[in-house]
Amino acid sequence: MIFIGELINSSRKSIETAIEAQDVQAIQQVALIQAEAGVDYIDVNAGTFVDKEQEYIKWIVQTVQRVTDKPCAIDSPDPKVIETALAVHQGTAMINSISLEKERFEKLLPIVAGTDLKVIALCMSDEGMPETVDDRLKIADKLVNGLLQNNVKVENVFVDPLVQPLSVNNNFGMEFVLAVEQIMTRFEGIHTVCGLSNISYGLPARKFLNQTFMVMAIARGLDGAIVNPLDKKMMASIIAAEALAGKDDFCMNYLKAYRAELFA
Ligand code: THG
Repeated sequence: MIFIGELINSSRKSIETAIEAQDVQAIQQVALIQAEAGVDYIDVNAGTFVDKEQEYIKWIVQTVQRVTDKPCAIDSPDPKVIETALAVHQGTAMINSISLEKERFEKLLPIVAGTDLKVIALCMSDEGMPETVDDRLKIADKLVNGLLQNNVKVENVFVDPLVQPLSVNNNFGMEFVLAVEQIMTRFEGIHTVCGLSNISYGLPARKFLNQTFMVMAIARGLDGAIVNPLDKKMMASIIAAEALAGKDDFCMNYLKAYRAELFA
């Protein structure tokens, strides 16, 4: 599993406060605990600051990279914000995300073309949000082919089929996980990734739904996750599901997690 730590996001009150106060230590602490929890990427998102998103994302990237060599996943719908962050980022960043929305696609494609940047391809277009497996596959095909034709390696592409709330339509869980399966089959070597919180929007016991949904997606081939790496139950579910999905040779990660008392 490729883990992307979600905690540096200005939609979280403590992070919003830390960013506004330019509190270096507070941001670095959240970066470090996620790095120590074993994430592969640290998501950075200052999306709640409309006018200052560019200035703040640059400061966050620099602040995070002073304490860890984990790369950032630069999380913004605005190509200018992504460009600003990439200009200061050391090493190979992840772009979160490109989509089929015209402006976003046209501005970000030349930025990733021919590079070794990792890129999340979010299944969204100017026609709005996909609902069915087929909607997702149509967008994924165009996005992935566009990236491959511009010399982005398939293994650097992470398709996010877009999680939609189960409370809105009772098929949205399966439409997502079946899209994961199709995408992983169609493009050999590609990755899939998702955030989880949307699935449980509007329902109680959200953490329980999020965990169960993650397990179902892993069973269909999901190999990337934007998660809270400090959430022990979520991490335990992921590690158990990956072992059960045949992704953990000799159950080494499972046994290691057991010894570290993740299942206690
Ligand atoms: N896909 C992609 N990028 C994304 C998302 C996605 N980026 C943003 C979001 N969705 C994923 N990131 C977050 C960050 C914080 C929270 C949810 C999703 C959040 N956390 C709660 C909190 O801190 O209060 C709960 C954390 C917990 O205890 O688990 O709100 O879908 N490509």
